[in-house]
Amino acid sequence: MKLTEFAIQLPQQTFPPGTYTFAASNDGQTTHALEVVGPGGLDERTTTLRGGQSADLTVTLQPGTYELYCPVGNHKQQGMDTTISIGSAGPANTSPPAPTGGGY
Ligand SMILES: [Cu+2]
Repeated sequence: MKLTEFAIQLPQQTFPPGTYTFAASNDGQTTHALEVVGPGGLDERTTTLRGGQSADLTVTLQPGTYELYCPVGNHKQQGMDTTISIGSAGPANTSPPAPTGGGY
């Protein structure tokens, strides 16, 4: 995903449950980071990234709503704030692509 002033760009807002590695790329000019908070007390963040830097953040997402935002300064208030929805697992006979390592 891309971090810029002042937005977090994601290719999709809904995901099936699973373990994801978000590749946070700071495409902006100032420092940014990515923090994910959600059900069960999940609260994970990358280190602070300078422009051009990137970092991976691996999180296990359960059904529910998660918030992704930039914890640097007041960036969250300026728009670096988005939510994603994790759907419940589908029927057992479906086999979605393994989400681990996806380039979201
Ligand atoms: Cu930021």
